[in-house]
Amino acid sequence: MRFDILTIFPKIFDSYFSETIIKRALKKKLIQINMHNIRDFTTDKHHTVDDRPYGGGPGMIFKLEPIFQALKKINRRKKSKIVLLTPTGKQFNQQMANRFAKLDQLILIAGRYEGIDARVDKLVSDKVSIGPYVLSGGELPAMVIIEAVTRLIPGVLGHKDSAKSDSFTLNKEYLEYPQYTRPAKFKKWSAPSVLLTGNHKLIEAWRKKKSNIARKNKTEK
Ligand code: 6GU
Repeated sequence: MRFDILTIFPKIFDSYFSETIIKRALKKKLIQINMHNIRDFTTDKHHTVDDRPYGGGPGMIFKLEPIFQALKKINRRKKSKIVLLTPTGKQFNQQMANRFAKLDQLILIAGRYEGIDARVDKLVSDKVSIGPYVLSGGELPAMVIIEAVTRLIPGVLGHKDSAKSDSFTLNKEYLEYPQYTRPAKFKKWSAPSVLLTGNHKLIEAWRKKKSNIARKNKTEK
């Protein structure tokens, strides 16, 4: 999988990509990430990426041309999508992550909240939001999507972890039961004694019961 990110703040991504699963996936060459600074595709002396809105009003609007030029430079793979990150897009979820994980390439455009020239619609295949709230830009959403997609790519996670993501996909108990580790007693709080019995049948039954309770609480909210 290759990710291409269009942003005016490429440095935001540095520390995130140099740790944990993204770092490992890059090292194993299971993913590739190419950064494209939209500002590099401006042609004027001041490298202007935005301008005032036609018709007046507050805020500045991302210009179309630098985005167009940046997209033009990107080598396209066969199964590829161009996604605009915007709070008005379709809400990202696990199913969307699963679909994206099957692509060869995901091109993510991190817009700014104030807006982007609406003709960007002609350039993108999807518009995606990561939830019903407003962020100032698409940089964090790009990281969220890259993480959710990368962990689904075969070989990125260890065996145990990948089983977990499968069970989310299949809508089974996804770690909805509470987990405990040593010590068995901390201050006055004990881990459930059933988990210390070594009786796998009993433990499984207990976890199932707890998962059902967790699921019920979630849907009742
Ligand atoms: Cl993708 N962008 C912005 N600016 N805000 C958001 C978002 C995206 N998703 C949720 N809020």
